[in-house]
Formats: sequence, C-alpha cells, structure tokens
Amino acid sequence: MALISPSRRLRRTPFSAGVEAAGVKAYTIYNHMLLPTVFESVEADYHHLKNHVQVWDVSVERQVELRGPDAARLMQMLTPRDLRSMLPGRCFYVPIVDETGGMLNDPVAVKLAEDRWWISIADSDLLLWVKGIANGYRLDVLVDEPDVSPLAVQGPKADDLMARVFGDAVRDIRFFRFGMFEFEGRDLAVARSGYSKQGGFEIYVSGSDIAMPLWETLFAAGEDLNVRAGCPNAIERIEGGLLSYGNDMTDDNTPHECGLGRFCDTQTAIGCIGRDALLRVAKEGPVQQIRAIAIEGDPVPLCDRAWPLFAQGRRVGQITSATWSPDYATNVAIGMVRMTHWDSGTALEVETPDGMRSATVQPGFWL
Ligand code: THG
Repeated sequence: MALISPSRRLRRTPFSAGVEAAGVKAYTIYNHMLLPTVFESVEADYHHLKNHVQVWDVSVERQVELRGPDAARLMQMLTPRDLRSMLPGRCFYVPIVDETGGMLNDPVAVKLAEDRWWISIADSDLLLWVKGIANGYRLDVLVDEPDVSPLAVQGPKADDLMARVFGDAVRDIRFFRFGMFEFEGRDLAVARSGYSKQGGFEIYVSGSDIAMPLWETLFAAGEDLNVRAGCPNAIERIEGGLLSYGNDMTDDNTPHECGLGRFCDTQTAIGCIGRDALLRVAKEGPVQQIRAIAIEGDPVPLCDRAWPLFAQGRRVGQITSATWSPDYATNVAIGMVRMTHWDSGTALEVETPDGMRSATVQPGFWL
C-alpha cells in the first residue's frame, strides 16, 4: 500500500513527537487521528508486551464528555447496560446502540461524578450521535471533546513502572476503577484498564502541555525495566478476544451477536434508546455470534476485508480479524458465525486471499 499524506484533518496527538522519536514504523487512522500499529515489528512488539512494559499513545481513544444535571440520564439513554449501580471512580465497558439495537460504538464509560462522565470511544463519530440526542431531547447537559489523551502502560512490569512515577498507591487500583494522581501539579485519572490482556493502566492525560513531560518521565523511570514505546498489538488482541469496532462488528450487529450480552441489562436499562428493539430481538436470541476460530496452515496474510466462511459449500459467516500467533503456533481469528455452525469443534472452510483453508470453531479465546 502507498503512504498516507499527512494533513490537518488527520490529527496528530500530543505524544506524536515521542512516538516518532521512538521509531514508529506504521500508523492506522482511528477517530481521524494517528494510531501507531508497529514499532520494531508486530511479532517483536508482541513478545516484548508479554514480557516487559510498554507505553502506548492511545490518544485516539477520544473522550466524549457529558457535564451537567442530565449527564447520567443521557448516559443511560445511550447504553443497554444498567448504570444505576455505577459509582464515581468506576469504569464500565458499555455497548452503545441506536434505535434498532445496532452497535454504534463499544467504549469505556468513566464516571467522574454524578454530573460528569467521559465516554472513551472506539472508532466511530459518537460525539455527533450524543450531541444529537442531547439537543433533540432538550437535555440540560454539555457535550464536547475535551483536551484529554489516554496514555496506556501495559505489560507485566506495568505496576512497577507506574509506582515509580505515581507512587505505590497505584498498585491498589482495582480492575476497571480509577483514582486521581498528581503529575506536575495536575490531577490525572489513572485507571487499571487497557486494550491488552497483559494488565496495566490507562492515564487520562488532561492538558496537552504535560503529555511529552509525562512520556519522558515514564521512559526515564523505566530504563532498567526495558520499557519501550508500544501500541495495541494485533496478535495479542486477537488471542485475547478484544473486539475492534468497525472490524469485528458494525452498526449491523446487536451487542448479543458480538458476545456482549453480559454487558446488557435490557430489562432494567430504562431509558435506553435501543431498549425496545433489543427486547424484541433478545426474545429469539441472536442467529449469529462472534467466535474464536483457528485457521490451519502457514501464516495468513493481513485481513483487510471480511473473509467468507463456508461449510459444505454454503456460506455460514465471515472472518473479520486474523493473524499468525507465535505462542499458539496457529493462525488465530475472530469471526461471526451462524447459529447452525457456531458450536466448538465445528469444521469450516475460509476463503482467504491466497486460497481456501480449513478452520475450526474454538471453545473460547486463547488468553
Ligand atoms: N480503553 C479506553 N478506551 C478505549 C479502549 C480501551 N476506547 C476504544 C476501545 N478500547 C474500546 N473497546 C474496548 C474493548 C475491550 C475493552 C475495553 C474497550 C476491555 N475489555 C475487557 C475484556 O473483554 O476482557 C474487560 C471488559 C470488562 O470486564 O468490563 O477492556 O481499551 N479507555
């Protein structure tokens, strides 16, 4: 593929100078912003992530901020997950659905206060939907994108590195909770979360001016931990079954098809705009669902379009993400499979760009 021309529309991030100095080799575009995809190589980055600690510029996880008396009401209108039990200091993975029950995004909701929330979005223009709802329903809430850029610290040595910069109290942050920690006089939300299964934190960096100072501080503090710049790793996230909006699901899919039924409380999520539609489809249950799939043979090429899945010559679904896994010595993949063929052990065939391959539905993801 040819190079991508930089321009103002394609936003840089407050960490881009550090990312470039660290030798980024490839980017993708996510929320109209640069997201690194490769530093040394996808495989070398993968081994390093599983053994050491990495600092990731995930500024592309933009925040949609809700501020005002109707913030909590608006948040519940957006998702079928019941938010009544959610206290300030918590993060919730929340499917966002439209009036048909179709997935618009799969963000992390961050509750700062009853009247102040961040929606840490995946790759779709959710701000426009949220502003439309707020204005259409005449809600008393401000909706905007603040100058907040998440920086993830991921890998088995993440606790040690973070403790050196923010103090030992970061070790006590529980999964999907956050605390406020000071850096250069600024209070930053630090959560135990991140787009990998290796453990770690996300720092919501408020104010671009402290982005590079924080980046430099983390690298200086972690020299003997072999800290490196990294990024969400395609191999590790497919092994772990972390979904990618726009790749593994779109607005054509319900949360149940995406295997996100455990994040839906459609009966009690009163006010959710997609509630009626989801109650209707939930009665029957989904007719297709996301599955872990192993693909036999040599390493598969990059998956930049859906690969059709067949059984006895009939189409039964599609592969949406696939890669060679060094640790499992097979190709690992995420696919959407029809009910008739979604049981673990079912033998399928997948049409890849370099021919038909045998594939098998797995009992679950690899990590
Ligand atoms: N962190 C933050 N914002 C994000 C992401 C993130 N925005 C974009 C994207 N990632 C949103 N999608 C996801 C997908 C998966 C998870 C988080 C965000 C995730 N899932 C865990 C899992 O499936 O194992 C845990 C979910 C749970 O148990 O609540 O972490 O990564 N800030």
